Amino acid sequence: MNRRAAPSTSLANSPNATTAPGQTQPGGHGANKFMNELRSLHKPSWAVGALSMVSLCVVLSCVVCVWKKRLMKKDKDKEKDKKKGNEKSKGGFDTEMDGGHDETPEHESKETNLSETEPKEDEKLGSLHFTLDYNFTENTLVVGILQAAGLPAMDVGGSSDPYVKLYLLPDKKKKFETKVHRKTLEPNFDETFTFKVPYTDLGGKTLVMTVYDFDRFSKHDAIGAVKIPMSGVDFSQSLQEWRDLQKAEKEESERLGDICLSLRFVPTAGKLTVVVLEAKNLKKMDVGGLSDPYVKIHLMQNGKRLKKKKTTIKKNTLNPYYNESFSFEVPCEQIEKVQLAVTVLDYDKIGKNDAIGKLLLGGNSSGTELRHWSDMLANPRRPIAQWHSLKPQDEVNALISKK
Ligand SMILES: *[C@@H]1O[C@H](CO)[C@@H](O)[C@H](O)[C@H]1NC(C)=O
Ligand SMILES: *[C@@H]1O[C@H](CO)[C@@H](O)[C@H](O)[C@H]1NC(C)=O
Ligand SMILES: *[C@@H]1O[C@H](CO)[C@@H](O)[C@H](O)[C@H]1NC(C)=O
Ligand SMILES: *[C@@H]1O[C@H](CO)[C@@H](O)[C@H](O)[C@H]1NC(C)=O
Ligand SMILES: [Ca+2]
Repeated sequence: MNRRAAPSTSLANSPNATTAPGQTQPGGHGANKFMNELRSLHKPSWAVGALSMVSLCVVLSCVVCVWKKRLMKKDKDKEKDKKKGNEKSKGGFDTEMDGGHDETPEHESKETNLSETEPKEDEKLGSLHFTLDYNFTENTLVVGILQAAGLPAMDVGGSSDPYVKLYLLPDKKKKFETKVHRKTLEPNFDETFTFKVPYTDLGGKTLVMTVYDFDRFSKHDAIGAVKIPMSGVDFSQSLQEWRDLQKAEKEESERLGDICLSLRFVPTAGKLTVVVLEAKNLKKMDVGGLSDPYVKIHLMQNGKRLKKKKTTIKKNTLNPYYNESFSFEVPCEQIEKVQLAVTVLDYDKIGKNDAIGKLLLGGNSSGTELRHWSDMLANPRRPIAQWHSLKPQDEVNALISKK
């Protein structure tokens, strides 16, 4: 069998294809099973069945798409009225703002074709109120996230759960997040964050503040972002400003990468086996060069780590192939009580190893993780492979600490 066979097994489960809910069920049951299924596709009945399944899924996702769009549009109309209110408050702050920043490079960059290809006028994403200061005694950039207004509704209930994430590019490792504000389109964050950065280095950096909609059971949607090149800011006075959110670029969306795991539980032997097959499209953690990823697996119970295993480190790649197997002793009566925390890290010779992303597998997990775990329990002794999208480590740790 070819070395790349395992990954293709569960292509149907890769995040690119998971928009159709039904699709994820049949795939991901190990390389052998997939090959069998592939062979059996030659049978017309199978082919017809699969085809109609797929087309049903496509139609379904189209319907969902259209429906969501209409929902968003309705909110945007509502928002236009709100906007008028905002304009008033904006006027008030004008007096506090220093005159210089009207000509920040942000405005200059709008002359490029980018703004023509994406008609930003139509898309009202709301605006963000923030402060910027440089503390020359501490050598810190102090960012105050005050509030947002006129945010679009991202959830079915006509609301959003906004929070703001901050980076000082090109450094993506160091990031801050505000608290999540539940069910509001007008959140008051009132939080302050400080980036330690020498003033002489500041000019080359760009502050990015992205507003996200928190979702417990799916990937968080980026609502929009404000980008401020530091070279265009006059730090002789503090700055307080409202800015419209711009569509967040793909590059900033939190794609951390995907990992393919196989799980197998043998109840009689009380053995849980995890095979780390491979990962792909891992997020680049360093500005120059690729990552040196490895995978850490913790067997957990009640938030406590019982056992730890590690794969080898794969050098200089964002698509590592492992095929490394790990076994844990888990008596049958314990399997319902344990969880697996799977973390992909970037090995760093200097400094701390950074987590690229994490997963939690167990009876209390959700989404593909829960399905994978249930599939494993429903098929004792059989290895079940599945692709998963990595999640931010903080998010997964928050889930662990809640239990
Ligand atoms: C993965 O490793 C196992 C043994 O550890 C080996 O039998 C199998 O052929 C490997 N699979 C691939 C696709 O390399
Ligand atoms: C972008 O703008 C430049 C100059 O304004 C023009 O020459 C070029 O054709 C434009 N490209 C596209 C794709 O519109
Ligand atoms: C800089 O930070 C220090 C310590 O937090 C504080 O005492 C000082 O007032 C700050 N300076 C300015 C100009 O904000
Ligand atoms: C799952 O949650 C239930 C109720 O919240 C709890 O009783 C159970 O111990 C949890 N199981 C795990 C594996 O955390
Ligand atoms: Ca939400």
